[in-house]
Amino acid sequence: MQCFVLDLSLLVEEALRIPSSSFIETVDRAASLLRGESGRVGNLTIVNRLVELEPLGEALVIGDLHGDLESLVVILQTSRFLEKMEKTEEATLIFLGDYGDRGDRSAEIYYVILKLKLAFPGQVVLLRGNHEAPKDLLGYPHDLPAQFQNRFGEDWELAYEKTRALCAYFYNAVFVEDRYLMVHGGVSPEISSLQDIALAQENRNLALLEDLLWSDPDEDVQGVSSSPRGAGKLFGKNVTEDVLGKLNAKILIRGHESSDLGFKINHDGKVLTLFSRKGSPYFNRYGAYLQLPLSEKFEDAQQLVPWIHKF
Ligand SMILES: [Mn+2]
Repeated sequence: MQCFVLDLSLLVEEALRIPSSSFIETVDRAASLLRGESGRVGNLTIVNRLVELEPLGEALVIGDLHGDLESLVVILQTSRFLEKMEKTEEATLIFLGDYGDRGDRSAEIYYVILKLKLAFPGQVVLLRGNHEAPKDLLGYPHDLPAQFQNRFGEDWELAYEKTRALCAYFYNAVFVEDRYLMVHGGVSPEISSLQDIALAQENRNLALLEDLLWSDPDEDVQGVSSSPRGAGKLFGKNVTEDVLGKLNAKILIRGHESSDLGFKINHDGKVLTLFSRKGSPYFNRYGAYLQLPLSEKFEDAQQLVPWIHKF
């Protein structure tokens, strides 16, 4: 029997009008939930900052949102995924990070995704993007302080500080054995095991964390080369193949780069990029998300195209 029905339009209305005190309360509750997550939680197995996911049921994978609340609503409505999540535990909602900055609804996006995590703890995964990184690795422009100031007025600072502190509990990667590795940015020659990814912060391996949050695939690079972003690296097909081989995954799924169609494929089908927001300051015509049957085994990102929805 269903315990409740989560009404998306009510949740969005709430996000648009709540005062900072309710926002802060939600951030506090999410922080305490995420801080305590360990071992088996629903279909997820949490190992430090890594989430291992059983290849069961479906996953909805959402790329960068960057303050675009409208796109998040479109995705959740057209996929009808929240209804699925209420009906079955084998429906997992995965966000690839970069929730805030650039668009003007950053606080509202945080509120909605945290409420979803609180409502479905074992079915929602929040990855860490470069805009949720530690201070010294933070994405630019970081206009979250200005947005919080506009949204919450003079109480903005505590809401901002709490949100920033919460980001440390977001996850570095999702791993589905023999299938997928999902991260915000990219892979790195620093990775020789899943442990390396899980423990990047704990081991103070900031070079690896930077690569996970910032790096981009490149078709011409062999190994890695410096990135025009000024953080992370460009990594070549040989790095992708090497890391996927070591970890036993077939396809890297990541966000971080805008793309005209909302998605793109690199490295001969080994890398899928998803970008799930539209509008300024980007020029992509479409946003896209992936709604994926997890039990099926795909070897090549081209096989995922039928499961990608453009909007
Ligand atoms: Mn990014």
